[in-house]
Amino acid sequence: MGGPDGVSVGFGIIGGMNNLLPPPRLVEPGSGSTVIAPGSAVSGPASLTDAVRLALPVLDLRPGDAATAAVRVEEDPGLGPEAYAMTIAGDGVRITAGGRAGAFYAGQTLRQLLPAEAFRSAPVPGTSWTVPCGRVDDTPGFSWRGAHLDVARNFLPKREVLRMIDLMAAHKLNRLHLHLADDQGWRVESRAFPLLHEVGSHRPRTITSHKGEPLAFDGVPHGGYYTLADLTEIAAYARARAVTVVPEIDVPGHASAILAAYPALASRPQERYEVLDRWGISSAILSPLPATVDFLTTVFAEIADALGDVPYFHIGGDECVLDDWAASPEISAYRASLGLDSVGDLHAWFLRRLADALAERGSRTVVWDEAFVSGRLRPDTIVMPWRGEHVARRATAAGHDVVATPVFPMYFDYAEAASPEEPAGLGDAITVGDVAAFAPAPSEWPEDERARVIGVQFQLWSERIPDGRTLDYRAWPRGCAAAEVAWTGGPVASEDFVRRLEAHLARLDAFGVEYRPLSGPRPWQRGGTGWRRHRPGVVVVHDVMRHLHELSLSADSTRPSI
Ligand code: TNX
Repeated sequence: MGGPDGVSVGFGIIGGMNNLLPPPRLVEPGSGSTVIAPGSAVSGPASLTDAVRLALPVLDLRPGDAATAAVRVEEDPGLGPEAYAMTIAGDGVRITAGGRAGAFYAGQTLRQLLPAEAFRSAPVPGTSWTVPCGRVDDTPGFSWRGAHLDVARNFLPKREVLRMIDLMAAHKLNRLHLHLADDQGWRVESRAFPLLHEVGSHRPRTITSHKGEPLAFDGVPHGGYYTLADLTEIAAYARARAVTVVPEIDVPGHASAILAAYPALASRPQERYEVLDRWGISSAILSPLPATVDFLTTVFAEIADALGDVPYFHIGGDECVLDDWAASPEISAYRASLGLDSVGDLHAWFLRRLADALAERGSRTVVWDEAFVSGRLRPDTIVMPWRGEHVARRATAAGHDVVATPVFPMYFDYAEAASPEEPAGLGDAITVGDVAAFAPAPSEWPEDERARVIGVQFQLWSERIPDGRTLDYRAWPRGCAAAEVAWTGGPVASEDFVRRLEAHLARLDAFGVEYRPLSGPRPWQRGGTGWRRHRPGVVVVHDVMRHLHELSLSADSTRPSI
Protein backbone atom coordinates (compact mmCIF):
# COMPACT_ATOMS: atom_id res chain seq x y z
CA MET A 1 0.00 0.00 0.00
CA GLY A 2 1.29 3.44 -0.76
CA GLY A 3 0.81 6.71 1.06
CA PRO A 4 -0.22 9.88 -0.78
CA ASP A 5 3.37 10.28 -2.04
CA GLY A 6 3.67 6.62 -3.01
CA VAL A 7 5.76 5.74 0.05
CA SER A 8 4.64 2.93 2.31
CA VAL A 9 3.47 4.59 5.51
CA GLY A 10 2.07 1.84 7.73
CA PHE A 11 0.61 3.83 10.61
CA GLY A 12 0.84 2.16 13.96
CA ILE A 13 1.72 -1.34 12.86
CA ILE A 14 1.92 -3.09 16.18
CA GLY A 15 3.13 -6.20 14.74
CA GLY A 16 2.69 -9.85 14.25
CA MET A 17 0.39 -12.44 15.66
CA ASN A 18 1.64 -12.20 19.24
CA ASN A 19 -0.18 -9.08 20.29
CA LEU A 20 -3.70 -10.46 20.32
CA LEU A 21 -5.84 -9.65 23.37
CA PRO A 22 -7.36 -11.90 24.59
CA PRO A 23 -4.85 -14.42 23.24
CA PRO A 24 -6.29 -17.20 21.09
CA ARG A 25 -5.94 -20.79 22.21
CA LEU A 26 -3.48 -21.52 19.42
CA VAL A 27 -1.43 -19.17 17.23
CA GLU A 28 0.97 -20.33 14.53
CA PRO A 29 2.78 -17.40 12.95
CA GLY A 30 3.61 -17.90 9.27
CA SER A 31 5.79 -15.90 6.96
CA GLY A 32 4.84 -12.95 4.79
CA SER A 33 1.63 -10.95 4.86
CA THR A 34 -1.47 -10.20 2.89
CA VAL A 35 -3.44 -7.01 2.29
CA ILE A 36 -7.13 -6.57 3.15
CA ALA A 37 -7.93 -3.13 1.81
CA PRO A 38 -11.14 -1.23 2.61
CA GLY A 39 -13.88 -2.27 0.22
CA SER A 40 -12.49 -5.83 -0.21
CA ALA A 41 -14.91 -8.68 -0.76
CA VAL A 42 -16.05 -11.30 1.75
CA SER A 43 -17.73 -14.55 0.70
CA GLY A 44 -19.71 -17.24 2.49
CA PRO A 45 -23.13 -17.80 4.14
CA ALA A 46 -24.82 -14.45 4.71
CA SER A 47 -25.23 -14.73 8.50
CA LEU A 48 -21.51 -15.43 8.91
CA THR A 49 -20.27 -12.80 6.45
CA ASP A 50 -22.56 -10.25 8.13
CA ALA A 51 -20.90 -11.05 11.43
CA VAL A 52 -17.41 -10.58 9.95
CA ARG A 53 -18.46 -7.27 8.35
CA LEU A 54 -19.86 -6.00 11.67
CA ALA A 55 -16.63 -6.92 13.45
CA LEU A 56 -14.59 -4.90 10.95
CA PRO A 57 -16.68 -1.83 10.17
CA VAL A 58 -13.68 0.25 9.10
CA LEU A 59 -13.04 -2.08 6.13
CA ASP A 60 -16.57 -1.79 4.75
CA LEU A 61 -16.29 -5.34 3.36
CA ARG A 62 -18.66 -6.12 0.45
CA PRO A 63 -20.36 -9.45 -0.15
CA GLY A 64 -18.55 -11.13 -3.03
CA ASP A 65 -17.57 -14.24 -4.87
CA ALA A 66 -15.49 -17.01 -3.25
CA ALA A 67 -13.11 -17.08 -6.22
CA THR A 68 -12.00 -13.48 -5.72
CA ALA A 69 -12.91 -12.58 -2.12
CA ALA A 70 -10.13 -11.43 0.20
CA VAL A 71 -11.96 -13.03 3.15
CA ARG A 72 -13.69 -16.42 2.73
CA VAL A 73 -15.95 -17.72 5.47
CA GLU A 74 -17.31 -21.24 5.95
CA GLU A 75 -19.39 -22.88 8.62
CA ASP A 76 -18.33 -25.99 10.50
CA PRO A 77 -21.00 -26.88 13.05
CA GLY A 78 -18.52 -29.37 14.48
CA LEU A 79 -16.81 -26.41 16.14
CA GLY A 80 -18.50 -24.81 19.16
CA PRO A 81 -20.81 -21.86 18.40
CA GLU A 82 -18.17 -19.37 19.57
CA ALA A 83 -15.17 -21.20 18.09
CA TYR A 84 -13.34 -20.41 14.87
CA ALA A 85 -10.23 -21.23 12.92
CA MET A 86 -8.55 -18.69 10.65
CA THR A 87 -5.78 -19.11 8.11
CA ILE A 88 -4.09 -16.07 6.64
CA ALA A 89 -2.06 -16.71 3.51
CA GLY A 90 -0.75 -14.65 0.63
CA ASP A 91 -4.04 -15.04 -1.24
CA GLY A 92 -6.25 -13.86 1.60
CA VAL A 93 -8.04 -14.97 4.75
CA ARG A 94 -10.04 -18.16 5.30
CA ILE A 95 -12.32 -18.42 8.29
CA THR A 96 -14.09 -21.55 9.50
CA ALA A 97 -16.61 -20.76 12.21
CA GLY A 98 -18.80 -22.89 14.42
CA GLY A 99 -21.56 -20.30 14.23
CA ARG A 100 -22.32 -16.62 13.93
CA ALA A 101 -20.49 -15.75 17.16
CA GLY A 102 -17.41 -17.66 16.03
CA ALA A 103 -17.37 -15.76 12.73
CA PHE A 104 -17.73 -12.49 14.63
CA TYR A 105 -14.79 -13.36 16.87
CA ALA A 106 -12.68 -14.34 13.86
CA GLY A 107 -13.46 -10.87 12.49
CA GLN A 108 -12.40 -9.30 15.80
CA THR A 109 -9.12 -11.22 15.74
CA LEU A 110 -8.55 -10.13 12.16
CA ARG A 111 -9.18 -6.53 13.23
CA GLN A 112 -6.44 -6.88 15.86
CA LEU A 113 -4.05 -8.31 13.26
CA LEU A 114 -4.50 -5.17 11.16
CA PRO A 115 -2.85 -1.91 12.20
CA ALA A 116 -4.48 -0.11 15.14
CA GLU A 117 -6.15 2.16 12.55
CA ALA A 118 -8.64 -0.70 12.12
CA PHE A 119 -10.20 0.56 15.36
CA ARG A 120 -11.14 3.94 13.89
CA SER A 121 -14.57 4.67 12.49
CA ALA A 122 -13.25 5.45 9.01
CA PRO A 123 -10.05 4.51 7.18
CA VAL A 124 -7.16 6.95 7.57
CA PRO A 125 -5.53 7.51 4.16
CA GLY A 126 -2.04 6.07 3.97
CA THR A 127 -2.72 3.16 6.30
CA SER A 128 -1.09 -0.08 5.23
CA TRP A 129 -3.85 -2.68 5.62
CA THR A 130 -1.51 -5.64 5.93
CA VAL A 131 -2.15 -8.75 7.97
CA PRO A 132 0.63 -11.19 8.93
CA CYS A 133 0.29 -14.73 7.59
CA GLY A 134 -0.36 -17.57 9.98
CA ARG A 135 -3.04 -19.63 11.61
CA VAL A 136 -5.31 -19.15 14.61
CA ASP A 137 -7.49 -21.76 16.36
CA ASP A 138 -9.69 -20.36 19.04
CA THR A 139 -12.47 -21.09 21.50
CA PRO A 140 -13.37 -19.45 24.82
CA GLY A 141 -12.61 -20.83 28.28
CA PHE A 142 -15.79 -19.46 29.90
CA SER A 143 -19.25 -19.16 28.40
CA TRP A 144 -20.23 -16.11 30.53
CA ARG A 145 -17.87 -13.21 29.88
CA GLY A 146 -19.68 -10.33 31.43
CA ALA A 147 -19.72 -6.60 32.02
CA HIS A 148 -22.20 -5.06 34.45
CA LEU A 149 -23.37 -1.48 33.98
CA ASP A 150 -25.24 0.24 36.80
CA VAL A 151 -27.42 2.67 34.86
CA ALA A 152 -29.63 3.20 37.93
CA ARG A 153 -27.38 5.25 40.22
CA ASN A 154 -26.23 7.39 37.31
CA PHE A 155 -28.10 7.02 34.07
CA LEU A 156 -26.06 6.39 30.94
CA PRO A 157 -27.71 7.47 27.72
CA LYS A 158 -28.39 4.86 25.07
CA ARG A 159 -25.41 5.94 22.97
CA GLU A 160 -23.07 5.03 25.85
CA VAL A 161 -24.64 1.59 26.17
CA LEU A 162 -24.24 0.94 22.44
CA ARG A 163 -20.64 2.09 22.61
CA MET A 164 -20.03 -0.22 25.58
CA ILE A 165 -21.38 -3.09 23.48
CA ASP A 166 -18.87 -2.23 20.73
CA LEU A 167 -16.04 -2.24 23.26
CA MET A 168 -17.21 -5.48 24.83
CA ALA A 169 -17.38 -7.08 21.39
CA ALA A 170 -13.82 -5.95 20.63
CA HIS A 171 -12.76 -7.88 23.75
CA LYS A 172 -14.92 -10.95 23.04
CA LEU A 173 -17.12 -10.24 26.06
CA ASN A 174 -20.63 -11.60 25.63
CA ARG A 175 -22.97 -10.68 28.52
CA LEU A 176 -24.11 -7.13 29.22
CA HIS A 177 -25.76 -7.05 32.64
CA LEU A 178 -27.88 -3.89 32.84
CA HIS A 179 -28.76 -2.89 36.41
CA LEU A 180 -32.00 -1.08 35.54
CA ALA A 181 -33.49 -0.30 38.94
CA ASP A 182 -32.21 0.81 42.31
CA ASP A 183 -33.03 3.28 45.09
CA GLN A 184 -31.68 6.16 43.02
CA GLY A 185 -33.59 5.52 39.80
CA TRP A 186 -35.84 3.35 37.65
CA ARG A 187 -34.53 3.26 34.08
CA VAL A 188 -37.06 1.69 31.74
CA GLU A 189 -40.44 2.68 30.36
CA SER A 190 -43.45 0.74 31.62
CA ARG A 191 -46.74 0.93 29.77
CA ALA A 192 -48.48 -1.11 32.45
CA PHE A 193 -47.23 1.06 35.32
CA PRO A 194 -46.16 4.38 33.78
CA LEU A 195 -45.41 6.09 37.11
CA LEU A 196 -42.33 3.87 37.23
CA HIS A 197 -40.63 5.91 34.54
CA GLU A 198 -42.57 9.14 35.06
CA VAL A 199 -41.80 9.39 38.79
CA GLY A 200 -39.05 6.83 39.38
CA SER A 201 -36.57 7.92 36.71
CA HIS A 202 -35.33 11.20 38.17
CA ARG A 203 -34.19 12.93 41.33
CA PRO A 204 -33.71 16.64 42.05
CA ARG A 205 -30.09 16.40 43.21
CA THR A 206 -27.24 14.01 44.03
CA ILE A 207 -24.93 13.79 47.00
CA THR A 208 -21.36 14.98 46.42
CA SER A 209 -19.91 14.55 49.91
CA HIS A 210 -18.07 11.41 50.91
CA LYS A 211 -18.49 9.15 53.87
CA GLY A 212 -17.76 10.92 57.15
CA GLU A 213 -18.02 14.43 55.62
CA PRO A 214 -20.80 16.99 56.14
CA LEU A 215 -23.59 16.27 53.67
CA ALA A 216 -23.34 18.21 50.40
CA PHE A 217 -25.41 17.97 47.23
CA ASP A 218 -24.89 19.15 43.67
CA GLY A 219 -28.31 20.79 43.25
CA VAL A 220 -28.47 19.35 39.73
CA PRO A 221 -31.48 17.27 38.61
CA HIS A 222 -30.51 13.85 37.31
CA GLY A 223 -32.49 11.27 35.39
CA GLY A 224 -33.34 9.35 32.25
CA TYR A 225 -34.78 6.05 31.13
CA TYR A 226 -34.82 3.78 28.10
CA THR A 227 -38.06 3.40 26.21
CA LEU A 228 -39.14 -0.15 25.46
CA ALA A 229 -38.16 0.55 21.84
CA ASP A 230 -34.70 1.61 23.07
CA LEU A 231 -34.39 -1.74 24.87
CA THR A 232 -35.39 -3.57 21.70
CA GLU A 233 -32.75 -1.63 19.79
CA ILE A 234 -30.04 -2.21 22.42
CA ALA A 235 -30.76 -5.95 22.51
CA ALA A 236 -30.71 -6.28 18.72
CA TYR A 237 -27.51 -4.25 18.46
CA ALA A 238 -25.96 -6.45 21.14
CA ARG A 239 -27.17 -9.71 19.59
CA ALA A 240 -25.64 -8.79 16.24
CA ARG A 241 -22.34 -8.48 18.11
CA ALA A 242 -22.66 -11.77 19.98
CA VAL A 243 -23.65 -10.02 23.22
CA THR A 244 -26.67 -11.09 25.28
CA VAL A 245 -28.34 -8.39 27.37
CA VAL A 246 -29.14 -9.54 30.92
CA PRO A 247 -31.67 -7.16 32.48
CA GLU A 248 -31.74 -6.71 36.25
CA ILE A 249 -34.64 -5.42 38.30
CA ASP A 250 -33.24 -5.50 41.82
CA VAL A 251 -35.90 -6.57 44.35
CA PRO A 252 -37.23 -6.71 47.02
CA GLY A 253 -34.69 -4.24 48.49
CA HIS A 254 -33.11 -1.30 46.65
CA ALA A 255 -36.73 -0.34 45.98
CA SER A 256 -37.02 3.40 46.74
CA ALA A 257 -37.62 4.41 43.11
CA ILE A 258 -40.38 1.81 42.68
CA LEU A 259 -41.96 2.88 45.97
CA ALA A 260 -41.76 6.58 45.10
CA ALA A 261 -43.99 5.66 42.14
CA TYR A 262 -46.20 3.00 43.78
CA PRO A 263 -46.07 3.30 47.59
CA ALA A 264 -48.89 0.78 47.91
CA LEU A 265 -46.32 -1.94 47.17
CA ALA A 266 -44.35 -1.09 50.31
CA SER A 267 -44.21 -3.12 53.45
CA ARG A 268 -45.19 0.11 55.19
CA PRO A 269 -47.65 1.59 52.68
CA GLN A 270 -48.28 4.72 54.81
CA GLU A 271 -44.65 5.78 54.43
CA ARG A 272 -43.71 8.44 51.83
CA TYR A 273 -40.85 7.34 49.59
CA GLU A 274 -38.58 9.34 47.32
CA VAL A 275 -36.06 8.50 44.66
CA LEU A 276 -32.91 8.65 46.78
CA ASP A 277 -30.35 11.41 46.32
CA ARG A 278 -27.63 9.61 48.31
CA TRP A 279 -25.89 6.23 48.40
CA GLY A 280 -25.83 3.34 50.86
CA ILE A 281 -28.22 0.61 51.87
CA SER A 282 -31.79 1.80 52.25
CA SER A 283 -34.44 0.07 54.30
CA ALA A 284 -37.09 0.63 51.61
CA ILE A 285 -38.40 -2.80 50.74
CA LEU A 286 -41.27 -4.11 48.63
CA SER A 287 -43.93 -6.13 50.38
CA PRO A 288 -43.78 -9.85 49.52
CA LEU A 289 -47.59 -10.09 49.23
CA PRO A 290 -49.19 -11.49 46.05
CA ALA A 291 -49.93 -8.02 44.63
CA THR A 292 -46.18 -7.33 44.45
CA VAL A 293 -45.49 -10.61 42.70
CA ASP A 294 -48.23 -9.82 40.14
CA PHE A 295 -46.86 -6.31 39.63
CA LEU A 296 -43.31 -7.55 39.09
CA THR A 297 -44.20 -10.41 36.78
CA THR A 298 -46.10 -7.92 34.61
CA VAL A 299 -43.14 -5.55 34.49
CA PHE A 300 -40.69 -8.40 33.85
CA ALA A 301 -42.85 -9.54 30.93
CA GLU A 302 -42.83 -6.03 29.43
CA ILE A 303 -39.05 -5.89 29.64
CA ALA A 304 -38.60 -9.42 28.32
CA ASP A 305 -40.95 -8.75 25.39
CA ALA A 306 -38.98 -5.62 24.51
CA LEU A 307 -35.64 -7.43 24.65
CA GLY A 308 -36.85 -10.37 22.58
CA ASP A 309 -34.92 -13.48 23.44
CA VAL A 310 -34.13 -13.31 27.21
CA PRO A 311 -32.20 -16.37 28.33
CA TYR A 312 -31.26 -14.73 31.65
CA PHE A 313 -33.15 -12.34 33.93
CA HIS A 314 -31.53 -10.95 37.10
CA ILE A 315 -33.80 -10.21 40.05
CA GLY A 316 -31.20 -8.91 42.53
CA GLY A 317 -32.07 -10.14 45.99
CA ASP A 318 -29.13 -8.32 47.63
CA GLU A 319 -28.81 -6.05 50.64
CA CYS A 320 -32.33 -6.42 51.98
CA VAL A 321 -33.20 -4.93 55.33
CA LEU A 322 -36.11 -7.15 56.38
CA ASP A 323 -37.18 -5.17 59.48
CA ASP A 324 -40.38 -3.89 57.84
CA TRP A 325 -41.43 -7.43 56.99
CA ALA A 326 -40.91 -8.51 60.59
CA ALA A 327 -42.83 -5.48 61.90
CA SER A 328 -45.88 -5.84 59.64
CA PRO A 329 -48.77 -7.90 61.11
CA GLU A 330 -50.16 -8.49 57.60
CA ILE A 331 -46.84 -9.79 56.26
CA SER A 332 -46.25 -11.87 59.38
CA ALA A 333 -49.69 -13.46 59.00
CA TYR A 334 -48.98 -14.18 55.36
CA ARG A 335 -45.62 -15.74 56.24
CA ALA A 336 -47.28 -17.94 58.84
CA SER A 337 -49.96 -18.97 56.33
CA LEU A 338 -47.17 -20.20 54.05
CA GLY A 339 -45.67 -22.19 56.90
CA LEU A 340 -42.45 -20.17 56.83
CA ASP A 341 -40.51 -19.65 60.04
CA SER A 342 -38.49 -16.51 59.40
CA VAL A 343 -38.36 -13.39 57.27
CA GLY A 344 -35.22 -14.90 55.70
CA ASP A 345 -37.33 -17.83 54.51
CA LEU A 346 -39.92 -15.40 53.19
CA HIS A 347 -37.22 -13.54 51.25
CA ALA A 348 -36.20 -16.83 49.64
CA TRP A 349 -39.80 -17.81 48.96
CA PHE A 350 -40.55 -14.44 47.30
CA LEU A 351 -37.54 -14.70 44.97
CA ARG A 352 -38.42 -18.29 44.18
CA ARG A 353 -41.92 -17.29 43.05
CA LEU A 354 -40.46 -14.68 40.72
CA ALA A 355 -37.95 -17.19 39.38
CA ASP A 356 -40.73 -19.71 38.71
CA ALA A 357 -42.67 -17.08 36.77
CA LEU A 358 -39.57 -16.22 34.73
CA ALA A 359 -38.92 -19.91 34.04
CA GLU A 360 -42.41 -20.20 32.59
CA ARG A 361 -41.40 -17.55 30.06
CA GLY A 362 -38.14 -19.35 29.27
CA SER A 363 -35.71 -17.20 31.29
CA ARG A 364 -33.21 -18.50 33.81
CA THR A 365 -33.01 -16.38 36.93
CA VAL A 366 -29.79 -14.77 38.14
CA VAL A 367 -29.35 -13.47 41.71
CA TRP A 368 -26.75 -11.83 43.93
CA ASP A 369 -25.42 -14.17 46.57
CA GLU A 370 -27.66 -13.20 49.51
CA ALA A 371 -30.51 -14.85 47.67
CA PHE A 372 -28.50 -18.05 47.63
CA VAL A 373 -27.57 -17.80 51.28
CA SER A 374 -31.22 -17.54 52.25
CA GLY A 375 -31.90 -20.84 50.44
CA ARG A 376 -34.73 -22.36 48.41
CA LEU A 377 -33.57 -21.21 44.99
CA ARG A 378 -34.62 -23.06 41.89
CA PRO A 379 -31.70 -25.39 41.09
CA ASP A 380 -31.23 -23.70 37.69
CA THR A 381 -30.72 -20.25 39.25
CA ILE A 382 -27.36 -18.67 38.48
CA VAL A 383 -25.62 -17.11 41.49
CA MET A 384 -23.37 -14.04 41.40
CA PRO A 385 -21.25 -14.27 44.56
CA TRP A 386 -20.06 -10.73 45.19
CA ARG A 387 -18.86 -11.34 48.73
CA GLY A 388 -16.01 -13.54 47.63
CA GLU A 389 -14.70 -17.00 47.15
CA HIS A 390 -16.27 -18.63 50.23
CA VAL A 391 -19.79 -17.94 49.16
CA ALA A 392 -18.94 -18.77 45.53
CA ARG A 393 -17.72 -22.18 46.61
CA ARG A 394 -20.81 -22.78 48.73
CA ALA A 395 -23.04 -21.97 45.78
CA THR A 396 -21.20 -24.34 43.43
CA ALA A 397 -21.21 -27.05 46.10
CA ALA A 398 -24.99 -26.61 46.35
CA GLY A 399 -25.19 -27.29 42.62
CA HIS A 400 -25.70 -23.79 41.25
CA ASP A 401 -23.98 -22.37 38.24
CA VAL A 402 -21.90 -19.40 39.33
CA VAL A 403 -20.57 -16.28 37.63
CA ALA A 404 -17.61 -15.00 39.63
CA THR A 405 -18.28 -11.37 40.62
CA PRO A 406 -16.25 -10.77 43.81
CA VAL A 407 -15.71 -7.19 45.04
CA PHE A 408 -11.99 -7.87 44.86
CA PRO A 409 -10.95 -7.73 42.05
CA MET A 410 -14.11 -7.40 39.95
CA TYR A 411 -15.62 -4.14 41.29
CA PHE A 412 -14.32 -1.59 38.84
CA ASP A 413 -15.98 1.24 40.79
CA TYR A 414 -12.96 0.93 43.08
CA ALA A 415 -9.99 3.17 42.26
CA GLU A 416 -6.90 1.66 40.67
CA ALA A 417 -4.63 3.30 43.25
CA ALA A 418 -5.03 4.51 46.83
CA SER A 419 -4.10 8.01 45.74
CA PRO A 420 -5.77 11.44 45.88
CA GLU A 421 -4.66 11.82 42.25
CA GLU A 422 -7.36 9.36 41.25
CA PRO A 423 -10.92 10.38 40.50
CA ALA A 424 -13.11 9.31 43.42
CA GLY A 425 -13.72 5.59 43.68
CA LEU A 426 -15.92 3.67 46.06
CA GLY A 427 -12.86 2.13 47.63
CA ASP A 428 -9.35 1.18 46.59
CA ALA A 429 -7.24 -0.28 45.19
CA ILE A 430 -7.98 -2.74 42.41
CA THR A 431 -5.26 -2.72 39.77
CA VAL A 432 -5.16 -4.14 36.28
CA GLY A 433 -2.66 -6.70 37.61
CA ASP A 434 -5.08 -7.75 40.35
CA VAL A 435 -7.69 -8.44 37.69
CA ALA A 436 -5.27 -10.38 35.46
CA ALA A 437 -4.23 -12.55 38.42
CA PHE A 438 -7.82 -13.54 39.28
CA ALA A 439 -8.73 -17.23 39.15
CA PRO A 440 -12.55 -17.51 38.91
CA ALA A 441 -12.42 -21.28 39.48
CA PRO A 442 -9.51 -21.87 41.88
CA SER A 443 -7.47 -24.96 41.10
CA GLU A 444 -7.80 -26.27 44.68
CA TRP A 445 -11.58 -26.71 44.28
CA PRO A 446 -12.90 -30.15 43.33
CA GLU A 447 -13.39 -30.58 39.60
CA ASP A 448 -17.20 -30.74 39.73
CA GLU A 449 -17.37 -27.46 41.66
CA ARG A 450 -14.92 -25.76 39.31
CA ALA A 451 -17.05 -26.87 36.37
CA ARG A 452 -20.00 -24.94 37.82
CA VAL A 453 -18.14 -21.65 37.46
CA ILE A 454 -19.56 -20.68 34.09
CA GLY A 455 -17.80 -17.37 33.90
CA VAL A 456 -16.66 -14.07 35.28
CA GLN A 457 -17.97 -10.53 35.18
CA PHE A 458 -16.76 -7.05 36.15
CA GLN A 459 -19.10 -4.61 37.87
CA LEU A 460 -19.31 -0.90 37.11
CA TRP A 461 -21.44 0.31 40.00
CA SER A 462 -22.00 3.95 39.20
CA GLU A 463 -22.28 5.90 42.44
CA ARG A 464 -19.02 7.57 41.40
CA ILE A 465 -19.33 7.10 37.65
CA PRO A 466 -21.34 10.12 36.57
CA ASP A 467 -20.67 9.96 32.83
CA GLY A 468 -19.20 8.09 29.88
CA ARG A 469 -15.74 9.59 30.26
CA THR A 470 -15.45 8.29 33.81
CA LEU A 471 -16.87 4.97 32.63
CA ASP A 472 -14.04 4.66 30.09
CA TYR A 473 -11.49 5.39 32.78
CA ARG A 474 -12.87 2.83 35.21
CA ALA A 475 -13.59 0.12 32.64
CA TRP A 476 -10.34 0.08 30.66
CA PRO A 477 -7.76 -1.36 30.78
CA ARG A 478 -9.05 -3.43 33.71
CA GLY A 479 -11.74 -4.68 31.33
CA CYS A 480 -8.97 -5.93 29.02
CA ALA A 481 -7.59 -8.03 31.87
CA ALA A 482 -11.06 -9.33 32.74
CA ALA A 483 -11.62 -10.24 29.09
CA GLU A 484 -8.38 -12.23 29.11
CA VAL A 485 -9.37 -14.11 32.24
CA ALA A 486 -12.82 -14.77 30.78
CA TRP A 487 -11.62 -15.92 27.36
CA THR A 488 -8.67 -18.00 28.51
CA GLY A 489 -10.26 -19.41 31.65
CA GLY A 490 -7.65 -17.35 33.59
CA PRO A 491 -5.58 -16.30 35.45
CA VAL A 492 -3.22 -14.63 33.03
CA ALA A 493 0.60 -14.84 32.82
CA SER A 494 1.50 -11.30 33.78
CA GLU A 495 4.59 -10.37 31.72
CA ASP A 496 3.12 -11.53 28.46
CA PHE A 497 -0.16 -9.79 29.30
CA VAL A 498 1.51 -6.44 29.99
CA ARG A 499 3.42 -6.63 26.71
CA ARG A 500 0.27 -7.37 24.73
CA LEU A 501 -1.71 -4.78 26.68
CA GLU A 502 0.75 -2.04 25.75
CA ALA A 503 0.17 -2.84 22.09
CA HIS A 504 -3.57 -3.11 22.66
CA LEU A 505 -3.78 0.38 24.17
CA ALA A 506 -2.90 1.77 20.72
CA ARG A 507 -6.10 0.11 19.49
CA LEU A 508 -8.09 1.73 22.30
CA ASP A 509 -6.51 5.09 21.41
CA ALA A 510 -7.63 4.63 17.81
CA PHE A 511 -11.11 3.70 19.00
CA GLY A 512 -11.24 6.86 21.13
CA VAL A 513 -11.32 5.25 24.56
CA GLU A 514 -10.31 7.50 27.47
CA TYR A 515 -8.82 4.63 29.43
CA ARG A 516 -6.57 4.97 32.47
CA PRO A 517 -2.96 4.93 31.28
CA LEU A 518 -0.84 2.29 33.00
CA SER A 519 1.28 5.07 34.53
CA GLY A 520 -1.72 6.81 36.12
CA PRO A 521 -4.29 9.42 35.20
CA ARG A 522 -3.65 12.10 32.59
CA PRO A 523 -3.73 15.62 34.08
CA TRP A 524 -7.41 16.09 33.21
CA GLN A 525 -8.34 12.66 34.50
CA ARG A 526 -7.13 13.41 38.03
CA GLY A 527 -9.50 13.78 40.92
CA GLY A 528 -8.72 17.48 41.40
CA THR A 529 -9.45 19.28 44.63
CA GLY A 530 -13.24 19.20 44.76
CA TRP A 531 -15.92 16.55 44.96
CA ARG A 532 -14.12 14.29 42.53
CA ARG A 533 -10.95 13.87 44.61
CA HIS A 534 -10.44 10.28 45.72
CA ARG A 535 -10.28 9.67 49.49
CA PRO A 536 -7.70 6.90 49.83
CA GLY A 537 -8.61 4.23 52.32
CA VAL A 538 -12.27 5.22 52.67
CA VAL A 539 -13.85 1.97 51.65
CA VAL A 540 -17.59 2.36 51.57
CA VAL A 541 -18.21 -1.31 50.91
CA HIS A 542 -16.48 -2.36 54.09
CA ASP A 543 -19.39 -0.70 55.82
CA VAL A 544 -21.79 -2.41 53.51
CA MET A 545 -20.17 -5.68 54.49
CA ARG A 546 -20.39 -4.98 58.19
CA HIS A 547 -24.03 -4.14 57.80
CA LEU A 548 -24.74 -7.29 55.86
CA HIS A 549 -23.02 -9.33 58.43
CA GLU A 550 -25.57 -8.18 60.97
CA LEU A 551 -28.49 -9.26 58.82
CA SER A 552 -30.17 -12.58 59.15
CA LEU A 553 -29.42 -13.24 55.50
CA SER A 554 -25.70 -13.44 55.96
CA ALA A 555 -23.92 -16.30 57.64
CA ASP A 556 -20.43 -16.40 59.13
CA SER A 557 -19.04 -18.32 56.23
CA THR A 558 -20.12 -15.62 53.79
CA ARG A 559 -17.86 -13.01 55.37
CA PRO A 560 -16.01 -11.10 52.72
CA SER A 561 -12.41 -11.90 52.11
CA ILE A 562 -11.45 -8.26 51.57
C1 TNX B 1 -22.65 -3.36 46.78
S1 TNX B 1 -22.88 -5.93 45.16
C2 TNX B 1 -23.84 -3.37 46.07
C3 TNX B 1 -24.19 -2.19 45.26
C4 TNX B 1 -23.21 -1.07 45.40
C5 TNX B 1 -21.81 -1.63 45.41
C6 TNX B 1 -20.75 -0.59 45.47
C7 TNX B 1 -24.31 -5.61 45.41
C8 TNX B 1 -25.16 -6.69 45.03
N1 TNX B 1 -24.67 -4.45 45.96
O1 TNX B 1 -25.50 -1.78 45.56
O2 TNX B 1 -23.39 -0.19 44.34
O3 TNX B 1 -21.67 -2.49 46.52
O4 TNX B 1 -19.48 -1.12 45.25
